[in-house]
Amino acid sequence: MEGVTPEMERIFKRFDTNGDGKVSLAELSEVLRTLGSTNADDVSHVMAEIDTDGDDNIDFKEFIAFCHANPGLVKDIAKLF
Ligand SMILES: [Ca+2]
Ligand SMILES: [Ca+2]
Repeated sequence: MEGVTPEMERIFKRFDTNGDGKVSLAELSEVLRTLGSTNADDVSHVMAEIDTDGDDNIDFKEFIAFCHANPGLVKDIAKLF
């Protein structure tokens, strides 16, 4: 896929803990907990922002689109993982 860095792949794999190629709400909330956010509102807010087709799962395409829209954030996350 175009514009995908190894870093993005690495982060996505860390998010997708059960390896099914999608990040579920539970997996996302686990990641946000690691990043220091325990607020359930934050989780659904972040999910709504990244999950553009609204199926409550972040697939790789949605994740990459989010990375491209938020390059600074990706760098910060890459430092933590
Ligand atoms: Ca998953
Ligand atoms: Ca989705």
